[in-house]
Amino acid sequence: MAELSQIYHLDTVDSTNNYAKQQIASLQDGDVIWADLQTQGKGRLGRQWKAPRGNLFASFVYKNQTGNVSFYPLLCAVGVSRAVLACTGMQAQIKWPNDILLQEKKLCGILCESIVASSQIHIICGIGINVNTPPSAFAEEELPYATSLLAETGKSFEIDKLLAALRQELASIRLQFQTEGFAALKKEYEAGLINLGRRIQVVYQNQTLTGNCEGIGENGNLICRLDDGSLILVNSGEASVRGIYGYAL
Ligand code: BT5
Repeated sequence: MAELSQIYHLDTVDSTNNYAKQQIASLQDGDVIWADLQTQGKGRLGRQWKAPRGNLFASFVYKNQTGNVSFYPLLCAVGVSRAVLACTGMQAQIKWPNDILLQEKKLCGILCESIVASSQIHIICGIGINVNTPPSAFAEEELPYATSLLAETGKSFEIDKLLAALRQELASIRLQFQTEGFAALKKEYEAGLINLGRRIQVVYQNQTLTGNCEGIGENGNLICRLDDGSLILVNSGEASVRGIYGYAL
């Protein structure tokens, strides 16, 4: 039951997603693993998530899910956008499928992983938000397309308050998803989608395809019209999308 869910707050962990996976048997639906520091934060497709203390690292555990799990990164993106708006007053943008941007720079990454146990699926939604990293630290880490709440506002933020807002938003989004399906959230997702109506590059298995982004399909895939007129549906697990000029646009 979501009402009984807990937040487990750790100081240091390799990755909150890994920890949640290891502890899955003892975790309940809706539980959150929150760490102050990750030593091996993970991105998608074997990439790294690099962030020091002072930022948000959390994994939300959703147990015994059925149906299409590919929506979870999109649900989390809506949740992060709402939480950022609630805590900062700033309207974030979404770069499909799982990046949250401020001023066209990456504020947050989302990594959803699933554990299949007989007929049930448990989903671990890992969310990393750059909160109090100063801009100079991104340059040192060679992350020119990264930003933080501090970099955008000049103010520090309390991570526990942001996490509480995120938890509340995700609980309500999940309820809406369970009762009404993704259709109820698609409009909100597309309203934040930076790629919509723009030229994009889809990078898939060493191939780069160029076309126009026409929106999100029923199943959360990105709809792209290629230059030869054909339509492709891009699956979030397999591809990355960039603007034609750079990271976002
Ligand atoms: C992601 O992957 O953006 C998903 C990141 C998820 C991190 C959370 S933290 C809590 C939980 N536990 C974990 O171990 N992971 C999750 P992807 O779309 O593959 O983007 C990764 C790329 O983003 C890297 O290759 C870098 O280019 C860039 N990057 C790395 N660290 C960054 C940062 N702090 N801010 C912005 N960009 C970053």
